[in-house]
Amino acid sequence: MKINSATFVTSAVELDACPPSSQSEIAFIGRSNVGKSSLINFLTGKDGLAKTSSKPGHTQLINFFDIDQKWTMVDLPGYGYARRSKAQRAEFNEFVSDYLVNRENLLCVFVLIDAKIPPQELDVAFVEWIVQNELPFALIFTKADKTKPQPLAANIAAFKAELAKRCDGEPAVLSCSVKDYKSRIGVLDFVEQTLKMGG
Ligand SMILES: Nc1nc2c(ncn2[C@@H]2O[C@H](COP(=O)(O)OP(=O)(O)OP(=O)(O)O)[C@@H](O)[C@H]2O)c(=O)[nH]1
Ligand SMILES: [Mg+2]
Repeated sequence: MKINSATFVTSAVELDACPPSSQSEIAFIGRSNVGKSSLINFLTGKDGLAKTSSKPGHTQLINFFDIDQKWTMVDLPGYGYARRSKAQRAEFNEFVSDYLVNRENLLCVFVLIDAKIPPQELDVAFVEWIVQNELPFALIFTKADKTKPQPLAANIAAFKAELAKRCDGEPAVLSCSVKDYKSRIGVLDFVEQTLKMGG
């Protein structure tokens, strides 16, 4: 699949403020700093479309990007950002879970996971929540350039094993690195199939 145009639509702080849309949406979520905004820029080929930062907690709103006037990418704020206050974290949980559970045109949730670390409780618990809510999702292991194929495969297998202890089903799993141009293809092919099936 080729992306020809990608443009910022709007930001929202809550579900009610999300733009009305008949287009299918694919949302990017994951721990703070895992590379959600970078992946959006990488897939669209537009540096700076989604704001990235080396400091965690950068994306604080739900950001919508129109892709070829056919579908929408949604950049969600990261979870697990320790420096947020308890109240801010509760607010985050409420508005992101409200979006994920109630957004009618949400076609798939990409849950991003850092490829170089073994399974983290926060990520496994989040994916478990996604499964419990019957949301269609795929796991994308990010920053694959920071690890070698063997530990990457081991981390993916360990994550799947941890998840299998808690939920049924085999998740779709992808990996990528913004430093490896070819790794876009796997993700974009998956998007194409997903749009074909559900859009
Ligand atoms: N080496 C490497 N670095 C990456 C990759 N993807 C993202 N990064 C870096 O990771 C940092 C965080 O990236 P972001 O895209 O801002 O992460 P985010 O998940 O949107 O973060 P929040 O908005 O704070 O939740 C930045 O310094 C990126 O340059 C990757 O594939 N490889
Ligand atoms: Mg971000």
